[in-house]
Amino acid sequence: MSKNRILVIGASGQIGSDLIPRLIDRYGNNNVVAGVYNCELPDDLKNIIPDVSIDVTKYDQIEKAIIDNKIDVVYNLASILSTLAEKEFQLAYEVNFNGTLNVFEATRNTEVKQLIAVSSIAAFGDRSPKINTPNDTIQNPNTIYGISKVFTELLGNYYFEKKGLDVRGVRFPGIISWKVEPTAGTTDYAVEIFYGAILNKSYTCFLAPDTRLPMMYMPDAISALISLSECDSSRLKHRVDYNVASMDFTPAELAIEIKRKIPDFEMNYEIDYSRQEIADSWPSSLDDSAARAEWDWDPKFNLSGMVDDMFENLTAKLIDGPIHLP
Ligand code: AKB
Repeated sequence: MSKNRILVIGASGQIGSDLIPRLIDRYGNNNVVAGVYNCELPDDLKNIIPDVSIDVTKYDQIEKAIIDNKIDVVYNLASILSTLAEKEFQLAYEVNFNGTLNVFEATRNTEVKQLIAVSSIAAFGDRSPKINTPNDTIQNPNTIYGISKVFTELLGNYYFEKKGLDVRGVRFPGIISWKVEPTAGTTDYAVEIFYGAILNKSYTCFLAPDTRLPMMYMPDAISALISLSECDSSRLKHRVDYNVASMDFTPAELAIEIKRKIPDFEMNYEIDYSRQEIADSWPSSLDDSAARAEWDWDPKFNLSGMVDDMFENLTAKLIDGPIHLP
């Protein structure tokens, strides 16, 4: 894969901001292009890789970026997350459905060899088994975000089988990271809590203390995308619908871990019932045996390892500055 030219759509978001440096490390800065929407690349990347403005709701912009930059592999990370999608239905429809379809069509109509699309635990619903949710099981999401993720998964199968496009992707749990904060997701508390702990020694959580959700630390999330992208296609029996797990915890359990670092940390709860309802419809834990068997998925971070690393990096970013990006 090393000679491939890669376009990351949604490059300045939470996942894109961590994915781009890892792609540069692996494939070289001449082979990575950032697709950004209404924002600039961070300073550390500005003069290193080219950026193109891409609004996924505009087919022509995607196709032009692919052709102009001779792209072979596209990562599509553009998405309106669960909480905002419930409030901004039309926007979510435009980005998550029409935008996704535009990316599939633009990759199929050009010379792109591979499309990495991203799904989520939101693709499951309250009739899916909640504990150790299997890879292949009933899916009845009741959020527009979750429905758009099932759409993405099914489109992935369709474009692979009927149109010969090599589409791959994972169902991400809540992703925890320190570089860029997630916006408008239901799992965001697991990132916000670190800002609260470091800056104020307290945090008010919008989910109930016993809400168990699958989570993952960003370095593992990036490894998942790259390993799946590089895996020999003949091993894959699924396409965009791989469960990937590494840890699951409740807000109360995370607070205990935070207290290990800041003993006088105070956790309060003010439940946001719309987000609680979304969280309650999602799995508590995932069975990721398909990913382990088919492309050797093997996460490195558990809860305490993640908390240690988050504290080190976020403290450097917020207090000790300046951060050292890879
Ligand atoms: C969200 O909370 O919406 C996302 C997700 C689990 O897909 N983090």
